[in-house]
Amino acid sequence: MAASTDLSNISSATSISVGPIQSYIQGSTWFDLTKYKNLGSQERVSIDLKSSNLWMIDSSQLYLPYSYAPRVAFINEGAGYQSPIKISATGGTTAQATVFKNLSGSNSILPSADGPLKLGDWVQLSMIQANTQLNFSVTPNGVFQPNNRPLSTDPSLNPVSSYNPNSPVFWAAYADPKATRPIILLGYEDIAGKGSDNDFNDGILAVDLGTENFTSIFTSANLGQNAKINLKTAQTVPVPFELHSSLGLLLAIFIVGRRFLQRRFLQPVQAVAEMPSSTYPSPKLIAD
Ligand SMILES: [Ca+2]
Ligand SMILES: [Ca+2]
Repeated sequence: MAASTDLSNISSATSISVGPIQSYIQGSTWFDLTKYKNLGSQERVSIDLKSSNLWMIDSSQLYLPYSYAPRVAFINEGAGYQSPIKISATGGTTAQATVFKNLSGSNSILPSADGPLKLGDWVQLSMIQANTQLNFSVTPNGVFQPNNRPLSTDPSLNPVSSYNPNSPVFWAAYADPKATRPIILLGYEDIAGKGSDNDFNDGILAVDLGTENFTSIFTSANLGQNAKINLKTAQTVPVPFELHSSLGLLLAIFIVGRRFLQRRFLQPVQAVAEMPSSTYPSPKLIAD
């Protein structure tokens, strides 16, 4: 069987694999970097969510009702720290993994000459089983000080600090339901104590959790379009009907399309199974 870097079909409930770093290609990668890279230069409270078609969501509510192999991208970074980003999963899949060893870019808004990443670099994660709660964490300057206390999207793990009125929330999350492939953006504040400036742009990630999971999260964790809300006390609000129905339509097209593809390709897949291995078609990498 041909070796493949496509981890999306590996299915385990007790591990998460992270594929190699892939470069961003404008127009073919699964998100539009040009739309989001300025998030790194703006403080959270001054983002114009309405004109960007973004909605704040509760960063602690990354719950996946459906199995999916997520993708995570580096959007920007405005921090002197060099920090690892980790993911933890609890439920259908229970496991942890390092997503990026060092979320520092050589061309980010605050570039690090030795930063290993370029804007838009992304990784493919292995399949996460249905009914899993995901959390991301940053270990501030953990490349040099690995024992620093991580700051998680799960606020119950974080300190409360008088320097951050949003604490114990250190991650902001934004939904982009109008993107061709709806995604969630995450931004963190990497200083818990003195020195915290609460800009929540010290690292910005984009996360693809699949259209079904996105819709579930967006409709249950929407915090509206006022960027100035306090993230600790923010209340969820209903998604407006127009947006809800257009998402429903998107989801319906997605599900019908997937059923069509499954039927369409059922026969060829069986045929492939009977071919000698030397004539296998190359595995299609998820490289978009
Ligand atoms: Ca900051
Ligand atoms: Ca910053």
